[in-house]
Amino acid sequence: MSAFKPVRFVDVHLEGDFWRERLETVLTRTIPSQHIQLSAHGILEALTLPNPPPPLRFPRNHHNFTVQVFWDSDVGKWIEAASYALSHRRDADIESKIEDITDKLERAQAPDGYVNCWYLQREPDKRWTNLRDNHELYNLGHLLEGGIAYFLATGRRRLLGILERYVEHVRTTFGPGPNQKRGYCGHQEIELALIRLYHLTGERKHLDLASYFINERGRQPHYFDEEARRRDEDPKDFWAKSYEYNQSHMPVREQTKVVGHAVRAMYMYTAMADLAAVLKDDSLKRTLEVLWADVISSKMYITSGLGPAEANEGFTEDYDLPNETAYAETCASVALIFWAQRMLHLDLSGKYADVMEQALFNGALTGLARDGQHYFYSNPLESDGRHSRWAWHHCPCCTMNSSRLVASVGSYFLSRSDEAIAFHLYGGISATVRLAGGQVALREVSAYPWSGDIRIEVKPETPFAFDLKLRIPGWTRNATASVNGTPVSVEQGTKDGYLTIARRWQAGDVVALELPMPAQRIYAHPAVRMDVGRVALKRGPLVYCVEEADNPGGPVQRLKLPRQSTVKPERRADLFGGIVTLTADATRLQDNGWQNTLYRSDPPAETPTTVTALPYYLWANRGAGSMLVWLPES
Ligand code: FUB
Ligand code: ZN
Repeated sequence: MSAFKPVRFVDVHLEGDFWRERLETVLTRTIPSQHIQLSAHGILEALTLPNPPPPLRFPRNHHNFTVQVFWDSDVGKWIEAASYALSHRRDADIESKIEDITDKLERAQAPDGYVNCWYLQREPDKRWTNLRDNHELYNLGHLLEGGIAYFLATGRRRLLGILERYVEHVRTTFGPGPNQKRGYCGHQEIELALIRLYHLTGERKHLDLASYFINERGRQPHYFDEEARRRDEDPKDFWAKSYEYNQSHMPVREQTKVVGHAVRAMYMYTAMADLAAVLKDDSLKRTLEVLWADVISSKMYITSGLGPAEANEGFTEDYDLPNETAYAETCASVALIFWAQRMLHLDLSGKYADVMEQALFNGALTGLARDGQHYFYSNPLESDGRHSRWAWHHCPCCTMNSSRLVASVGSYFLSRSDEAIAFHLYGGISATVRLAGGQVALREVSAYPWSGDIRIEVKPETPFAFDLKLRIPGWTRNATASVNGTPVSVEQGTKDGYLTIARRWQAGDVVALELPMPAQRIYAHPAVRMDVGRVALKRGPLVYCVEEADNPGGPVQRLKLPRQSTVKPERRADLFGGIVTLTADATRLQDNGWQNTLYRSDPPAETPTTVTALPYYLWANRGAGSMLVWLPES
């Protein structure tokens, strides 16, 4: 296993144009507007516990479920996002809002430490009776991640203290002991949050509790069966019909297929990878490698979207990747980034970093509009123009997953071991990294993802030897590198997607890295029936799509891209503050002469046209219109 660890978000600063623009939008628009939305939708109000409580905003559905049970998690995720924002720029107003939430949670907390506003307010006698559906531990997980981020960003510990008391309550409630419940949450999340708490405090008990939750999952007798019977329900009446839905269909180490709800799966694998790294647990690591291969080889969209189906918000069969109806929840791609980063800490391999980057630029970033105040929940790869971004959602999970990701994106750029620094992503950062030999200041300057020309200034406190490992993405060919102008052989120095430059570094050293970024045509496995005869366009880490806004004249579904057409990158200062589009000679099917005709023996006429593609993450920012990722190829 590799000895790499993350670099904390507080130690990385974003300087490049691409991420600065997203960050500023999140800081100035997304986070404040999310607070307004949380308030407008009663989610903040629900933290105070009036008796009697107000009527439900979202009545229970036919499974007796309402999204209100996980409102605490939305608050936790907002605190987390806002705290990452505070690490970039302190903001008294945001801090007072978090303090206000802290006051409410403090008042709500029961004497034994329990704090779940849904149960305390509405069903105080029913706590811990439906772990399968009601997200109690999931809520704690998100609040805990928020409390940790707030403490790291500001040094304020009151919120974290409340949550630590709650964690103590959970520790006494759950476990293998005679008077404990042998349960675990139907929606994984608490596990990875507890491991964060372990890393923050160094207290082994948090790691042990996370291990317990992971190891207990899927054991027989099945906790969710027993729990259902205690509620006088037949376990067979579980609406999802199978515990594959929440990945508790078998013990985690026996799982070989990625199944069920996509976000649950990704959060669980993230925690498993964290545990594997800390505990040096090879069996968990091997399980994860099998699951990784399964999802990457047959279940992931080219955009890194996960989970084609709305019914289970998750996975179906291998190669089932419909485009127009793709669910591909934003949260699932965000969570894939978490998992990929953790896999990098088990093995520093470009195969994980390539997916992490792909998910970041395509699956996750698409979820947040340019204005920072509109969102996508599902992320289709084709639209007839009916898909549009929404300002809020009755289930707002994706909104705060987008903001917490962008506000903490710096923490995905680098990892460190005692003797090495690894760059996974590029895009303009400065960072301070501590190694065994001393502290190193780094500055990476680039116009990534538009250009692969990268310059890295390396400035150790005093000269010392360490390895600088630079990711050479799987999508590039013929990359070149130099140190202080002297070429370094990328071919000889690269293993598993990382170029190692080992030397005694001193202040003033400069690495130049050039990653050629030609436009690429990408094809899907023939078993993906929806993409047969079609081609997608990529450049660097970005997947492209064609949108009606750039290709007027009717639905983009009528465009065909000849195989021989050269696809050319074009800098467009006039679009979205400056981007690179892809253009190519193409044809467009015409409907002249088809009036009142549905079928005929002559194909429609085709006229020459130029097709313009723009990065997929930018689609649906200019009003309604059709969109297509996989173009018919002629
Ligand atoms: O259940 C909590 C969150 O809401 C899930 O992660 C999302 O898929 C959405 O269902
Ligand atoms: Zn979501």
